[in-house]
Amino acid sequence: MITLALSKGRIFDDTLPLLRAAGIEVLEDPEKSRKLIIATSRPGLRVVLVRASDVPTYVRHGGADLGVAGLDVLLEDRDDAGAALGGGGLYRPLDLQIACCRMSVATRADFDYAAAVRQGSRIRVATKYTHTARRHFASKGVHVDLIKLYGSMELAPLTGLADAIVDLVSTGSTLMANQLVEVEHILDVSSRLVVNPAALKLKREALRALIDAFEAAVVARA
Ligand code: PRT
Ligand code: MG
Repeated sequence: MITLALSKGRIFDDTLPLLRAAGIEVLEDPEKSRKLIIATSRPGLRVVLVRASDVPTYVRHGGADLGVAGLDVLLEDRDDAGAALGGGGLYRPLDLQIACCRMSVATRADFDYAAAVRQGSRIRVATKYTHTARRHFASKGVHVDLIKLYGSMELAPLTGLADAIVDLVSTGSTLMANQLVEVEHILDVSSRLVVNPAALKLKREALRALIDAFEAAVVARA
């Protein structure tokens, strides 16, 4: 049995067409069913639904053989930190080019970020992505106090909790609705297929076939 870990929402929705291109149908709609383990039309392949940030943990510890996770999540995953280019206990073979967005710094329109950076002021930054933010600001020599949040980052500059946020942006409409402006691009984000290295040895043939099918689907879409 091969177990594929996905999170509900955009990752599930964007992975479906790739599976379909490989001739695989997922047999239940996670928005309608409350099941956490879903069968597929391919015997020997099942999907488990986990929180987006739990995908690396499931795959690393063998709760799933492979999974789909955003680069934002992989870079925050402590055991995988610094492994953006490979290694770190997860085999990361493929950029699926789905759930694409960017990670950016945003502030209130009346906050002069460039001036604060130029003057070397300490900037209070609220974010869920503290590791990535710390690396980014350190590489630019910007002094920051990081405030860890688990959601609704946009609220932080509006309430005076922070001067800036680091968050994901896709259309930009969430920032606009909250009168925030993007002041710095940090990195482009897409979702990656991650694989448990031990599983890759033990179930080589079946996993290789699935990875190759994903790759063919990605190439066909590009
Ligand atoms: O929601 P939950 O707390 O359960 O977990 P999650 O937020 O980690 O999961 P989910 O499903 O929301 O996101 C899964 C993955 O999708 C992320 O890890 C990213 O790699 C990717 N992704 C792509 C995004 C976005 N686009 C995105 N726009 N994740 C989040 N957003 C949010 C962003 O944080 C902001 O609040 O959407 C808002 C901005 O969108 P725009 O279109 O208004 O700019
Ligand atoms: Mg979310």
